[in-house]
Amino acid sequence: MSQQATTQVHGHYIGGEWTDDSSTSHSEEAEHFESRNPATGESLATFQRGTADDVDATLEAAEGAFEEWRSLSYIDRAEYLWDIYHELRERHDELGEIVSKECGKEISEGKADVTEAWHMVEWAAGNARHPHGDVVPSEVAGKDAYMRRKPRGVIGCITPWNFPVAIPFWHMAIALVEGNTVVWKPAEQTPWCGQIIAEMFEDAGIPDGVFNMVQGYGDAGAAITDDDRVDTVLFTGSAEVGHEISGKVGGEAGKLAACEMGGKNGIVVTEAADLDVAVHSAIMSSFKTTGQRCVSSERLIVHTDVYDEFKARFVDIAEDIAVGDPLAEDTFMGPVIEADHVEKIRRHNELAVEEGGEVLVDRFELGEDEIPDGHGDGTATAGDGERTDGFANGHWVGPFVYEIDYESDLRCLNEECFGPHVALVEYDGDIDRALEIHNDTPYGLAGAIISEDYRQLNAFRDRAEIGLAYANLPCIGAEVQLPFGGVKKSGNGYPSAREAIEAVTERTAWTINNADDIE
Ligand code: TXE
Repeated sequence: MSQQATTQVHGHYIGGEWTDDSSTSHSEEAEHFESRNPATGESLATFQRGTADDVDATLEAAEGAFEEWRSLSYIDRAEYLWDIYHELRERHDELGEIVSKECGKEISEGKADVTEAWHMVEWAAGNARHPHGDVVPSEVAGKDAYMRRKPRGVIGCITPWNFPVAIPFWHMAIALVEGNTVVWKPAEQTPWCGQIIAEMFEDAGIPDGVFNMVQGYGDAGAAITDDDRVDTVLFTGSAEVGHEISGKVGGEAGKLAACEMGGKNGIVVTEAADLDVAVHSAIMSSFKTTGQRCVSSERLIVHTDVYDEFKARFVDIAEDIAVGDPLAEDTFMGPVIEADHVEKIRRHNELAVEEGGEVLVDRFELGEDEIPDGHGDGTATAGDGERTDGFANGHWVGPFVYEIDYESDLRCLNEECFGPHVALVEYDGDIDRALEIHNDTPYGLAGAIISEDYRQLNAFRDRAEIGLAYANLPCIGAEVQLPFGGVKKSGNGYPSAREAIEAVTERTAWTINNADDIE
């Protein structure tokens, strides 16, 4: 599929074939849905909406392909991924633009999504040449004992819209290299990225049925996760759906789920902080991707000694952040993903005020002159030239910053907004007090500490109840060779990279007698 929007209806990729409306797995009344550019509301492409029949066909294909795929060597399996790795690199800028168009990220972040995908593919394919399993000393002379890994079978991958290229590869690359077959459902907001990834697998010549993609909504996702033919579910998305999946899958013998959900992430700025680092970290983490990262921070927990200066500097920058055309180089924040999401953010902003929050920056409703001008083709930026209808249907919101006195049960400090919405919370006391506030949420994905005092850093590393902890950095990034996942309500298991090997493989304890006698 090219960069241009088309009128063709795009299908699912099942058993090495693309479906169309006349395919046997599809009823005559096949439903369609559109991918829309969140900056303009324009339709980018039309897709078939997956049904239970489509999912059934993908699972049959994936099951059928498993034995042959698992019998290849690791290195042969990895060869298909190396082809995809090269394609991701060659088409980096083009794909980055598509990511920006389909999910509204500003262009450098759109490209970074593709970069992260190739990093993950590189890691997984490279892993094929690394040792697998362990040689273990035996209690008995003459016996050799090993732990060997083998693939689990069919892996169901369910992914969100906010990293529409990187996250699918978090899940799928290692699952495939380890010898599993895959059934993948991209997010309904980003089917175009899904289509392109499926085309890459087709171009790489991966054997039919090894990789399958079904487009559609949560009902198609549920049809995958609920089916007995799926051995492991890898999921990234909302806490609500992730907990539903782990509850269902966890109750079934022999089936596994590894789910990464959102967070109510915090940054602790202590009295020993370098405030340049603190302000930079907080701005990047609160507003990049328009606050729609699972690691975005929505709570800034700042020591009273530096509170006033931090607040003044943070608010100053938040007031000026450029919201605009995601394809324009000087944009800091693009639109949010969809109209419902604008309303969700509005409710969170209102809740903060109802609960006693003092508003410091309210750019939720952007002024006329702040909404971008242009035709959605990346040639115009906010406030540049005469306003046209190009971006009038985009889902625009600006930063919302408030300060609030900490109380344990405030909903605004506990519920994830997933937008450019952030609370400043002042604390007085030592690192124990900062950690008490930091840890007081049901979530536990990511957080950061800004401090020049190594004892405070160590305390945060050891006692912050999170899976991803950053020190003197924006709470924002991910490195593919590190585990990515959370604790508490933010996750169960790791659906990415090295730790995902646990979810996509079985262990066999293999003991061989090399002695003449059996003891
Ligand atoms: O997530 P969903 P949505 C959070 C964030 C956001 C909220 C909703 O707070 O506002 O989730 O986002 C599929 N069985 N995050 O609606 O619904 C769905 O089709 C199986 C945090 O996008 O969880 C999509 O492919 N699958 C997060 C995927 O699950 C189901 C990133 C995610 O959709 C399903 C995104 C079901 N019952 C949102 N229902 C992060 N961790 O970064 C839906 N799906």
